[in-house]
Amino acid sequence: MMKTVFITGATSGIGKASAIAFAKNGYKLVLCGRREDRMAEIQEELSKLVPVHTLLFDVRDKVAVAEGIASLPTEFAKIDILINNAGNAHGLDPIQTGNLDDWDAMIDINVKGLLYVSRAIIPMMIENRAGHIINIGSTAAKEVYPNGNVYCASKHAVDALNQGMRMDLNQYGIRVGGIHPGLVETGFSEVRFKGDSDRAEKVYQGYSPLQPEDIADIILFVVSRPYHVNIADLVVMPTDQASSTIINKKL
Ligand code: NDP
Ligand code: 8X3
Repeated sequence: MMKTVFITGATSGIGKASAIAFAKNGYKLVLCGRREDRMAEIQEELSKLVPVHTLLFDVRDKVAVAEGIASLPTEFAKIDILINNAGNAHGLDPIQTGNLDDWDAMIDINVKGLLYVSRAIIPMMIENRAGHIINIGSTAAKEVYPNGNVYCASKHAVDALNQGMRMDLNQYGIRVGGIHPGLVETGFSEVRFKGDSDRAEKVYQGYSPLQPEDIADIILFVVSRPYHVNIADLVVMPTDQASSTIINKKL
């Protein structure tokens, strides 16, 4: 029987690359995001390979999240794999001049949004006594860098939630694991720098950053291990990166 994977943040970057990878490997898809035009394109393309259902909600809206998940058609309602991927950094400012709206966005999306989606799906996994939750953290979940303050805090929270979920769901046979990428070339920096594409491009220049397909590959590897194997925590960086601040740039 085809497995169903539920991916948040599927309109771009790691989430989109994962949707493509899972479609090519015969998984049914439930894809979530806010950008309707992008979602329609992805649905049209991937529906040629597998059944695809899309949900357009903002993960900050707990009512929309709960209603969207409750509205899944029967053929998509048994979620085997949840990929908690939606998220971004907003700004890169020292704590003393940080923008309060940026702080709200990171905490509300990266932490509370992940919780709302998980809370709506976990009871179904418990009922099935099976499931796999992949939480996309970051190297920012493992270390803090200058001006990364609130983004790093939000990703440290994802790391803590990943561990907490694994403990609480252990008795139900549900797999829970975190994947923590370093620098991946996606729409991430464009969002962080509020559409300043020159600044965003510079983040990925002078070295070979990870590509979203690299992370999608790893996610696929993690979920396709035999069921008794749970990859609990995985950190992956470009070869040119040693830490959040040490990058072998050849500029
Ligand atoms: P992108 O900006 O390319 O993608 C972000 C995705 O999240 C989009 O599909 C976006 O969809 C979705 N999203 C953002 N905010 C919301 C929201 N409020 N409600 C619903 N969906 C939302 O970035 P990445 O692919 O890089 O980011 C994916 C994850 O990977 C994030 O959690 C990020 O923190 C993490 N990560 C990224 C790294 C990198 O270097 N790129 C490294 C480590 C971790 P839409 O706008 O349509 O809603
Ligand atoms: C994204 C990678 O280094 O910008 O999580 O925090 S970084």
